[in-house]
Amino acid sequence: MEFFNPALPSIVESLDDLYKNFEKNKKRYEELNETFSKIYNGDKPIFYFRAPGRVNLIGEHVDYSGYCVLPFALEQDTIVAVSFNKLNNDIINIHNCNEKYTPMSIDVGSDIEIDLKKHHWTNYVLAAWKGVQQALNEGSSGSGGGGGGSKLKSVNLLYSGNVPMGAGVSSSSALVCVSTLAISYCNNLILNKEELAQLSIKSERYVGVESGGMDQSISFLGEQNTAKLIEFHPNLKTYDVQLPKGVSFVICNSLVDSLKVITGATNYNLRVVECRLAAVLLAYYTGLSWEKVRRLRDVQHQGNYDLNQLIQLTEQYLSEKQTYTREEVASILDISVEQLVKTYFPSGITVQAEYFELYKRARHVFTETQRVYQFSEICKQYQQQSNNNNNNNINNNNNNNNNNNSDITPELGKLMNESHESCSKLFECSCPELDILTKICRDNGALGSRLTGAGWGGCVISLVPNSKVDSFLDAIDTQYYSKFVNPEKLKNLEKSSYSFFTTPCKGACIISSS
Ligand code: NG1
Ligand code: MG
Repeated sequence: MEFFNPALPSIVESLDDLYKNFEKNKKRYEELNETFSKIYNGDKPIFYFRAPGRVNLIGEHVDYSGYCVLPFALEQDTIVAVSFNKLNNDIINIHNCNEKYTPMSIDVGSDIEIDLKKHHWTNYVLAAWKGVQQALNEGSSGSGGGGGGSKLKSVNLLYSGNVPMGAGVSSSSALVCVSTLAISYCNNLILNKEELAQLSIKSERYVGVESGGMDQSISFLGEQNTAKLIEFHPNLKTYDVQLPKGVSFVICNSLVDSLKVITGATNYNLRVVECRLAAVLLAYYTGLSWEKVRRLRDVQHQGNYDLNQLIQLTEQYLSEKQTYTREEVASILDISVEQLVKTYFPSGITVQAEYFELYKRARHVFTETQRVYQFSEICKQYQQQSNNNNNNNINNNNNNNNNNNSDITPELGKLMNESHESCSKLFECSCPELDILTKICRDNGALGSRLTGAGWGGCVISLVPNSKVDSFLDAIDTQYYSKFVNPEKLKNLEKSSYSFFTTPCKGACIISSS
């Protein structure tokens, strides 16, 4: 076994401490072990790493505008088993237990090029590889170390993932995060969780999606039994948000594939540009130095506005026109269209749109951010009230635990419904199936139901009283899945993979051989 610097203790977990569903997950590791030896001629993995997917409670399409989100980590994760490639120190071998994801062996001797046109699952692994390579180069040049950065050690990798793909629960980020963790650790680049998250956020952009930072942050910083309010500025910071008791968070996958990377140019990356242009115009109209503005949060920061003022300014300056062409934005700013595209459109990606909806997108971002703070504040007050009640009960030990906690779940549900409405009508990142599915959820016991993740398909998250979860799941089955989803597709899917309830789980870690 190669000598390794001891990993930071906070990022090492034993199998049994990690999973609530221990048996099922233990089997995955055993399968990984066997398959690894088959693929790599009897070689044994020397390390296992894992990174979870996530679900976002509220705060959709606001992270890349610089605003806070409220996700938690799922139990579903992507595991990678690793050994050093002793046969050839320029080749990395990347395999997946799921044959659908074909293997690749890549020469990493020379610089890695990620072909954005060819959408292959190993692009995410290469993105992580590039990110670690760069971090090591900067590190070595930074610390006055060797010249052009050290070469990474070549490895044999075998992946096993059970995070639903293209479902808005961040399967892509789980893959990038677990690869970043594995490759950095195998090259003695020992980073803490925040650094790993920052590195993964940067790396995932090599795949061609101008993503925010939510998925990678919660994948590393997630903890059991608590949701995390994540702020990105001035730096990455998380705050625990205790969720109310007596309710479950149920995830239902619409099973409309939303492979954002493939449709990214028309969907996700377009929204990134629209939010950026809205920010620049708001800054311009309010006399700020708009040249320095890239995010809607920059306008708030520079102008020292609160969210209500920003909503008013959006009404005042953007609602009249609503949609803008490149030419119109360029002429308002008095710059050329080429200059506009070069400055505000992500390099290397074509954004196929003639009209940009600026008013609706900005209005969604500001109101959604208000809902994130409201949701967290309600949970926080509920938590304080519960603590006070417990203390009172203990102090004057009156047994009638007059649980005078006003039940907050209807308010939380209302915020979730408003969020979905805004995602659907203002941000237009929903789709007919998601609108139907959330309605069926509300009609069958959910206090709140909204799309989660990028949208355009993928999952819905619903807030359901524990007493109603079983009848709720049955109703979704009969009223949604059996009516709107091709039985062929359902046939080879385990129900618990597309419709399940969940609670916050731990973040990414190195599995210590327990
Ligand atoms: P999904 O598509 O669920 O992985 C994406 C972005 C997030 C965030 C959400 C929308 C990536 C890697 N993730 O999540 O940063 O913007 O959409 O809130 O693109
Ligand atoms: Mg993703």
